[in-house]
Amino acid sequence: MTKPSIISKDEVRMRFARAMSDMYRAEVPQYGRLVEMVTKINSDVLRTDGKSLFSATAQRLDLERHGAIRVGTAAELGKMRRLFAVMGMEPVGYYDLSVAGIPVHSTAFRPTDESSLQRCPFRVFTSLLRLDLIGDPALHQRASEILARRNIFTDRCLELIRQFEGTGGLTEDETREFIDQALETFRWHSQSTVDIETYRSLRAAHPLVADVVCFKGPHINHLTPRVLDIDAAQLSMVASGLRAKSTIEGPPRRLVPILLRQTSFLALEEAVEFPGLAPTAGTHTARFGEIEQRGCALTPTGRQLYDQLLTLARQDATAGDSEAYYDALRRRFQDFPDDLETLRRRQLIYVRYSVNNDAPPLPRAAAVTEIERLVDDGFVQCAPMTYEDFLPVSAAGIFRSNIGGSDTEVNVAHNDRASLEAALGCSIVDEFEVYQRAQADSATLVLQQLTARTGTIV
Ligand code: OOG
Ligand code: NI
Repeated sequence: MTKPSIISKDEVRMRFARAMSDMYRAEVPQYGRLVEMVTKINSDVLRTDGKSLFSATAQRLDLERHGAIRVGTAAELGKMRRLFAVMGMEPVGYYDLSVAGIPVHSTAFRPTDESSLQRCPFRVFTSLLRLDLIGDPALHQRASEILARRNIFTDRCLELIRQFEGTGGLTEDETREFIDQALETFRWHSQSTVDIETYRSLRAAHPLVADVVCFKGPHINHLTPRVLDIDAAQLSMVASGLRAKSTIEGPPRRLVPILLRQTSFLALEEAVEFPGLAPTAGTHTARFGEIEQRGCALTPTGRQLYDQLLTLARQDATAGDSEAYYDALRRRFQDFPDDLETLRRRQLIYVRYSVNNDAPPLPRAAAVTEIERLVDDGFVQCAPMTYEDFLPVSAAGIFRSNIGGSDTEVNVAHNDRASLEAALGCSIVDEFEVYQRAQADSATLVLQQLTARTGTIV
C-alpha cells in the first residue's frame, strides 16, 4: 500500500487563510464589503500603473490578509505557536504595547522564506494579555482563575498538532479536519462565559481584559486585506458609510511607499448573552475592519530615521486633528529620501538583486562585496522588498481606536521579550535578519548567474 501523500505547510496555510476569510465574511458582512472595495481599487491601480513598485507581488494580493487575536495565558500562546507551525508560520518580531498604555505584548506569526511568502503571505498579529499590569490584585486573581478553566483548542485539533509534530506533515484528510478544527478556536461566540457583573468589573480594569477573559476563545478580531492605494480606500470607506478611523497610521503618502500604512473602521457593538440575563441585555465591542498598504522594508538605519521623524511629527500635532497631523507628518518626512536610488545608496531599504538581462555579459568574475558597484554599472538591477511586519505605534493606534477606554491606565512596564519567548517556547525571529538574509541570498544568486554568463564568453 502506498503511503498517503503529505500536504505542504504552504498549502495548509493557503487553505486555512481562505477558510478564515469565508468564516469572517459570514460573521462580519462589512468585511465582505471592505474586500470588494479593496479588490476594485487594486485592479484600478494595476490597470493605470501596471509597473507599480509592488506589481511583482500583485499575484498574491487576493490571498494577502492579516488577522489579529489576543490570548490570555502563556499556555494558550505556547499551543498557538504549535498550531501555526502546522501552517509554516513562525513568531517574528516583538511588539511591546504597554508603552502605549495597552496591557499586552505581541508577535506576528508568519511565513519567512521567499517562496512561502509568495505562495500565501498570511500573518496573524498575536497578543498576550499582561494581567500583571492591572493594578487590582483581586481582579488579577479572578481573571486568572477564569482563564485557567477554559480550553481554547478542541481535543481533535491538539491531537492533529501532535500528529503533525510526530510525522512532519498531514495527509489530505487530516488537513481538512485540521482546518475545520482550528477554525473553532477563532470563531466568534456570542455567549459570555461570565456573569455581567464580572464582565463589567474586568471591563472597568481595561476593555481588553474583558475581551480576552470573558469569552470561550480568542475570536479573530479583524482580517485585513492589502490595498495598493490606502488614501483611495480611506475615501471610499467614508463614502460608503463605514465609520472610518480619522487618521491613517504610519508614514505619510509618498512616491516610494515605506513600511506600512493602516486604517480601520470602528468596532461593531454586538449583542452578547450573559448567564442569567435576557439574550439581548448586553453588548460587547471587539471586532472591526482594517485595510493596509505595504511599502518597502527598511534597514535598521531606515527604521531609526522613521521612528525619529514619526516621534517629531507626533510632538508637532496630535493624531486626533487629522489635517494638522498629516501636515506635520509631511513636513517631518521631507527628511526621508523619496526615490529608490537614494534609498538604496543610503542603505535605508532592503532590496532584492537580479541580473540585468539587457546588459552585456560581465567581462570578468566578481565578488559578492562588489554587488553595489555592479548595480551602479548596470549589470545588476534591484527591486525593493515588501515590508512583511507590523509597527508598534500604529498597532497601538489601531487597538485604541477599537477598544476605546483610553482613560484606563495600565502600569508602565518594561520590555519583556524573554517572558513572551518563554510562553511561546521558542525564540522570536528577528525581522531584520529575515530581510537581510533574503537580500544576501539574492546577491549570491546573482553573482553565480553572472559568473556563469561570464564563463560562456571566456
Ligand atoms: C491588534 C491590533 C494591531 C495591526 O495591524 O497593527 C494590528 C488587535 O487589535 O488585537 O492588528
Ligand atoms: Ni491589524
